[in-house]
Amino acid sequence: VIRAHEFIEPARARGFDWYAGVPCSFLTPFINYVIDDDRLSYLSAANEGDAVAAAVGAVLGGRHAVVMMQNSGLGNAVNPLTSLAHPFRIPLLLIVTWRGNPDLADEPQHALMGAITGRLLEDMGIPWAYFPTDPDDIEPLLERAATHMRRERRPFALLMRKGTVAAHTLQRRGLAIRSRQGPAQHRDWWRPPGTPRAARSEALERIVEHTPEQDTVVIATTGYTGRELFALADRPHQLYMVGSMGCAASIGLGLALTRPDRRVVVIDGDGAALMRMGSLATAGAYAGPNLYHLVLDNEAHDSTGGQATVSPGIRFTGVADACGYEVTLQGDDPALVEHLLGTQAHSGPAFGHLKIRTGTRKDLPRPSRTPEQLAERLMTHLGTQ
Ligand SMILES: Cc1ncc(C[n+]2csc(CCOP(=O)(O)OP(=O)(O)O)c2C)c(N)n1
Repeated sequence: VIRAHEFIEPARARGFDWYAGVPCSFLTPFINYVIDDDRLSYLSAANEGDAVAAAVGAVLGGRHAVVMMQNSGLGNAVNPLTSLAHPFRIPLLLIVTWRGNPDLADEPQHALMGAITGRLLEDMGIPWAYFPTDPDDIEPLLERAATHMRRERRPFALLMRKGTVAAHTLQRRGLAIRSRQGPAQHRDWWRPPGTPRAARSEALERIVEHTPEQDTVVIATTGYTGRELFALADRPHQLYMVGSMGCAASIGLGLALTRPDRRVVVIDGDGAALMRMGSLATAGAYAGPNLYHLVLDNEAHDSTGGQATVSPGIRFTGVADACGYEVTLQGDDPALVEHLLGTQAHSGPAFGHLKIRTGTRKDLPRPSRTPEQLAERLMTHLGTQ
């Protein structure tokens, strides 16, 4: 058994001071220590995949990030681990608990995941070791993890067994989040009924015009949106997600929190925003005024053939308001984009919901750089490489 600080302090000495995750009872003493320590950042994510995506944003922003989760949450995290951290080559230190260890009696819901956890990590190309139980093993293990992360620029996992860390009672109950008084400032941007909806490209052109290189970063969601943005203007402060559908807001949140000197503009889709709607709660609670979240809503999964989504019935601004965003705008007038990006919020993030039409240009290209090159270019631009 070790005490939490015996791991956390040497990890901090190596720069690991940004934590995100979802608790597990095996992790309780460790997570409690992280939450209580004012010099560590802890992001309480809605699910483990969002925690991974936010940590990726924090790494892009120049921090060393740790993601903590139960192994059942590894299932929630598989998508951003395989399609975000892996292709973009983002090093993360994962602490994954081992429920369902076949050597212990545990609950039936953990049995299968417990039996496959090590293999699942290996299959995802993530090397792992047991979380140390002897203080003498901590430094060599951190060295091994850090060396892998530095050389391969990919995640490394520590598998935590039951009873590894001595008890630490939580002192501070609350999180370092905002609580907004009253409703969001809301404004509608509807054009006269019957006006044809704008194309995605028109919204993107306006975004490009209002996101100068020196003080903004643009994160574009999976599918046509990233490809169209690339085709329109390929700039070093833009990131085109290729996988990790639904993770744009979480990546943007991690980046906005770690780089308050930049305005982070997240361009989302209706399908993607619906896929990980819990991330609005996390962004609304944690983000400052430098996060701008725009959903381009064509009421369809346009990139995969135009299948309808349920978005015609969803008032995204109502969700964003309820989640704590400070400003919400909705409508079909693309002027909404300028107003969103011109918002001077005081404390919290701004949200825009713009109705657009489906369709894209013919021969839409794909980004000519690999995800790895795109992440590297962005980090060089931000001075975090
Ligand atoms: C987890 C996951 N599920 C499905 C897909 C396939 N996929 C790629 S883009 C896309 C549609 C995205 O829809 P939306 O966010 O509304 O954006 P649009 O295509 O309309 O621009 C889907 C389903 C994926 N990449 N990842």
